[in-house]
Amino acid sequence: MRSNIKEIPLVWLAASTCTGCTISLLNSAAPTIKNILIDPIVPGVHINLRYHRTIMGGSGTKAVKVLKQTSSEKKGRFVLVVSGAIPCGDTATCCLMAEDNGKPVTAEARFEELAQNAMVILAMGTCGSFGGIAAAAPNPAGAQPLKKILESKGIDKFLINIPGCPPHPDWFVGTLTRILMSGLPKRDDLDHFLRPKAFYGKLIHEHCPLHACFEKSKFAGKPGEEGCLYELGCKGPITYADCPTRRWNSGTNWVIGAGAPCQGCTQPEFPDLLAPCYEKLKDVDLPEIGTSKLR
Ligand code: FSX
Repeated sequence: MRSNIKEIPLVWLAASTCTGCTISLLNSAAPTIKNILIDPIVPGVHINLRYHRTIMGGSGTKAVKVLKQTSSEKKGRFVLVVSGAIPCGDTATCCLMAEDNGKPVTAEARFEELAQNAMVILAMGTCGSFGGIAAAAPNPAGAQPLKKILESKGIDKFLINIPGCPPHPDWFVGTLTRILMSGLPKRDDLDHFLRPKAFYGKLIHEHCPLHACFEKSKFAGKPGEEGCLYELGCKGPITYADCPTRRWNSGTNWVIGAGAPCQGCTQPEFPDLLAPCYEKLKDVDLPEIGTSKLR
């Protein structure tokens, strides 16, 4: 790395996760994942990805050594990303993250060790942010979101939630570049659920192309029929994300554009309180649409 380029170390822990969050990031279009890993993604700043079990070339004790070195030698200067919720307490051994001196280390212990030393923590995905699918009822692994674990252990660290199951790659890259360019966000840049307002500031419903159908009470009665998908279980009226304007797969399309109802995957209520997928929301008071009655 050229000496005039500043390097920001980043470690990524994957706990109870389907790895969808990582796959989504690998699909980043601009910058591409190659740009993110190799180039300065903002002028003069390069991300030094030191640990990510799916992407890194290293493995075994050498990889864990780098992880631990990052925590001790880069204290207060590295970004910690966690995808997935974390099994805690009696069930913590459901999710192990390598060994220290021949002894298995739980994801809970590894997270605690790294969280204390990190500059900032990014919860990538709804599982890490709110529990999500990993903590869905009956949650046999006792999985918990990062915020709850930090609070229970008394760790006061700047946490940013980037929910979505999976999150759009831009939501992660945009949040990270914002930190690299101008430091940690102000508290007011995040909403009540610690989501960056830049990406989660508006309801899906507000920019939905089927909004006019909703206003005219023109509802589709079955998939493929013309009309708003509200009766078919669309969670857009209570879901905050910019999917309608950003769209997915390099701006190609998005869920409602493909004729399917939004499942509310960026919300803390997902999935338990928003299921079943294709049933109309029960708790939304239509005249007050825009406020989640489930909170
Ligand atoms: Fe959860 Fe992410 Fe959904 Fe999967 O890391 S937010 S199940 S897309 O992979 O954790």
